[in-house]
Amino acid sequence: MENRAFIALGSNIGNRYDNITSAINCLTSHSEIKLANYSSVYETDPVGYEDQDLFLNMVIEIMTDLSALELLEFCLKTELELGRKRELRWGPRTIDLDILTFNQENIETEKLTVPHPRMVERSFVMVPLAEINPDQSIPGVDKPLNIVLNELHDKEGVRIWKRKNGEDVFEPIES
Ligand code: X6L
Ligand code: MG
Ligand code: MG
Repeated sequence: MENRAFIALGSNIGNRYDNITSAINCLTSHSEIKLANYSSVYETDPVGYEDQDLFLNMVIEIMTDLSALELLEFCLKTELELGRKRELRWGPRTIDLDILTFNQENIETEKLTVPHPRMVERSFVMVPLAEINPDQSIPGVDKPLNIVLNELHDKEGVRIWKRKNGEDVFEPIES
């Protein structure tokens, strides 16, 4: 597998944990996607549009032979399979899959911008990302992740919900 990508997952409709684990299983059922690492699951206050239910958010790291655009298409397909409907902008969603980074590439096309343009402002992305990759440098961001994270002010809106390697061992893959 050639390419390393980080993907943010979020859900605030229905069984949020089922939605997230189903999305991971769907992504990793692709022969050209391998799960390399995953964060704890966090419960997070909604941002952008605040009058909606709490989210579960997490980040996964994958290795893939897909191109960034092929990966995007497969993420969108997975969202649709899990019943994502796009109604309100920033509104509630069954599952949201956002490509955060793809190798160290800067990609700007009509369909896809990578790194995700607003990822470093969002504690619900940066807390789980820093958990699994604290030393990552993000193209276009001149500080390491741990510094970016330290400078965010709404981290209290991101609370651990299911700890990776906790007593209750989190296993995102169905056996
Ligand atoms: C001012 C204006 C400040 C807009 C923030 C932030 C807009 C985030 C959209 C913003 C602004 C977003 C999730 C979420 C959304 C999620 C949590 C978005 C898009 N997705 N809140 N809000 N988790 N906690 O996955 O991220 S909508
Ligand atoms: Mg999103
Ligand atoms: Mg999205």
